[in-house]
Amino acid sequence: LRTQMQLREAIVRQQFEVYYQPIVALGSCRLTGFEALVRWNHPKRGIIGPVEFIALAEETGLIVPIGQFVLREACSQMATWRRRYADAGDVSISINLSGHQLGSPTLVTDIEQVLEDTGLAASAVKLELTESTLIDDPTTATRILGRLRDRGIKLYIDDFGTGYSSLSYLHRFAIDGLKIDKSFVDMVGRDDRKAAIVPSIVGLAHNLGMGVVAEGVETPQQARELTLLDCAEAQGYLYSRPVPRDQAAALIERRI
Ligand code: G
Ligand code: G
Ligand code: MN
Ligand code: NA
Repeated sequence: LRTQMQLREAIVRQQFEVYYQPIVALGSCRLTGFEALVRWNHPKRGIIGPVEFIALAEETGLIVPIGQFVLREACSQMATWRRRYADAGDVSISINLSGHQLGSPTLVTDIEQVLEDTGLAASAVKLELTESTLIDDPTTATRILGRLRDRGIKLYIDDFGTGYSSLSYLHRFAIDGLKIDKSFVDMVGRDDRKAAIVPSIVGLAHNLGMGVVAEGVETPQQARELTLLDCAEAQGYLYSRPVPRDQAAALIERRI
């Protein structure tokens, strides 16, 4: 399974779905947004996670139509939620962007079109890019991301600290926030040098006026330590796994 043909067929048959994982404010635990995470709803195999097809989608460039679907679906959903729930006016949607998408000549107009069609405010959208995506073609990235940011879209670095981190690009790409990779979050509260990494990233974000989200938070102890470190937001199984649309809507309704 998972050949290029099957992936193409899945696109044609519209078998992709968007799941939503809550992001919360540490301290209050109030919902601040969702990360959109794609799933393949296979007629025989059921829900297939991205680890099983994202690499192939990247290799074949099929991540472009898949990513375009995720963008439209997630923005449309968030626009609906913002209209339906009076309390959801400040809930944001985070969307992963691959290098291929960044290289697509129609990315900016695609996003503009989606915002226009759905009526979603640009300020509701956070795009997540990895360090490697940014440094792959920095000239193109600077131009494209500059145009997106001019429209009010926010840019976050995903898996921060795991790639070829260069502090200069935080400034160059006018980054709005960092998502601290789970591998570092797992070190919080440890009794050795590794424990110093997360406070350093949080401090960096603060000093540069950026947002900061801890990823993969699984225990109340981690949440407590991160709150003490003044990390603004968190995401992880402690709060919720990525969930289908209706369960996400229930979370907004209760405004966890
Ligand atoms: O739950 P999780 O298994 O959802 O996702 C695994 C990885 O797949 C994530 O780290 C993320 O980088 C990637 N991923 C999930 N959804 C998307 C998407 O819509 N676009 C891209 N480019 N990557 C995604
Ligand atoms: O885009 P990114 O690579 O950050 O995608 C987030 C990935 O991390 C998704 O695969 C998501 O399912 C996963 N994830 C989110 N929270 C947790 C968590 O608390 N523990 C673990 N093990 N994985 C998580
Ligand atoms: Mn992500
Ligand atoms: Na991540």
